[in-house]
Amino acid sequence: MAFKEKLREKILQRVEETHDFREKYDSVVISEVTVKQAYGGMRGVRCMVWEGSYLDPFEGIRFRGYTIPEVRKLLPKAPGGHEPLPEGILYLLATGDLPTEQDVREIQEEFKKRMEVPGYVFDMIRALPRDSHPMTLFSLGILAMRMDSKFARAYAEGISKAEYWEYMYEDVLDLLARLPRVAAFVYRYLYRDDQQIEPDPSLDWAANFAHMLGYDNPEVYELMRLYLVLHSDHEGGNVSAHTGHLVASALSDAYYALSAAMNGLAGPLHGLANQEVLRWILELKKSFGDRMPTKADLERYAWDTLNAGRVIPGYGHAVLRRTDPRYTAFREFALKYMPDDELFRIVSMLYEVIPNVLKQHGKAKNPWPNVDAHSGVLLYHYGIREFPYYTVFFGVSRAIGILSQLIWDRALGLPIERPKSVTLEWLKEYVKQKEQEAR
Ligand code: HAX
Repeated sequence: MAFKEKLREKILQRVEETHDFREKYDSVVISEVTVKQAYGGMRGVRCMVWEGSYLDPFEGIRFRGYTIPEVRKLLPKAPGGHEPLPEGILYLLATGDLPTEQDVREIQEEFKKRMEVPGYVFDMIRALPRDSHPMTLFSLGILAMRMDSKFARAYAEGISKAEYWEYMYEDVLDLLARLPRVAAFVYRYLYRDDQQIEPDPSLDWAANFAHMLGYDNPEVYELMRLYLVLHSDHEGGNVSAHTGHLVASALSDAYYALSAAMNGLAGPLHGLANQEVLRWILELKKSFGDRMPTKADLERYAWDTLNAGRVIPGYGHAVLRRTDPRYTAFREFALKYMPDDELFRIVSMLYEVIPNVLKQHGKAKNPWPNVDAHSGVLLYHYGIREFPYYTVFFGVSRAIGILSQLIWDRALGLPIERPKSVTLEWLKEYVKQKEQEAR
């Protein structure tokens, strides 16, 4: 069954299921908010619905109920490949079902039909200075394509709410088909003297991305498939996902929403962390000259970082309370393809040292590594050494999760978001009243 028809079937079922559920349980309280949470980034406040994935603090992410090892095992692979195809995670996140090989081939065909990027996008990127951050160019590239939004055009012409998701679906597929091309263009413009490489439509989405970047190596194809699957979704509350969902709640189209989401991903506490990790590890390595640092060296180095008031990049998480299973998946990849790589050996040693240091430091609620502690080292190994670009890989991948959810947002008819904010005066007054009531 074609992707869109499968989605239609799922949407019809789910909308009815949601409607019935809400009729019975709309008034059930699922979260209360403390003053600490209002000041503390709304951490842990349950106040939004995200269909694609759920993050358990101790188990890690589940994509539509499937863990990372299950997804790696069960999603279709490229011929001769061992890592899951991102086209498959798109199908899973959007429909909730595991795709067949035929389902994945159909998505690949859709992408091929939609992958052409208008020339003005490239002209615009070329007009920007070469010392721009790659995330700036990537986000602007997405925004520039917005004039092709089928949702925006249909909305202006007047469509019924029931049709919103269909136009959103069209924008989502167009955008995903084009993203690797825009991202690769940014890379070649910034780092390869604008020597661009045309797409190869015979390759899958991830391999074609690697090809356009200039890395025609079967191991890089595999890494890219794994990378683009692992970063695709991390439930709804993280900055990029939440931003995309919020912006689209104003019925802004997928281009506006994704560009905004990418600006959030570009922050150092979110997607930029993978770049920070690599910078930190290279500085660390440099400070020990030619010799391989020992665990004691790494411990001292980590304390120096903390004592300088900096965070250890790649460690800690707002929700997770164990080693990120995405970190473990990358570690398995490294053990298979590059066990002797020097930086990988340092990453492995850090894994033995940092959690204890952070526990002694006593601040981070989660002393374990997140995905960013590992991903950069793999890219670096294969010669992709422009680490400001690493967040773009993250962005191409995260687009899969955010954009699939936007289809559901419109299908479920979710309204414009408008949480209530308060002032310190309001809080003081509220607390006073509560204290009086308690007396
Ligand atoms: N090193 C040092 N201190 C850390 C720390 C780390 N790796 N992780 C958390 N802390 C500190 C926090 O800065 C905070 O200190 P203050 O009370 O002085 O503000 C304290 O521990 C409590 O923080 P927390 O509740 O454990 O963590 P948060 O939910 O506030 O923040 C972060 C989560 C991921 C932002 C945080 O752990 C961090 O800054 N880590 C390093 C950067 C990083 O790896 N980011 C990538 C996260 C994964 C991701 O989203 N990728 O996109």
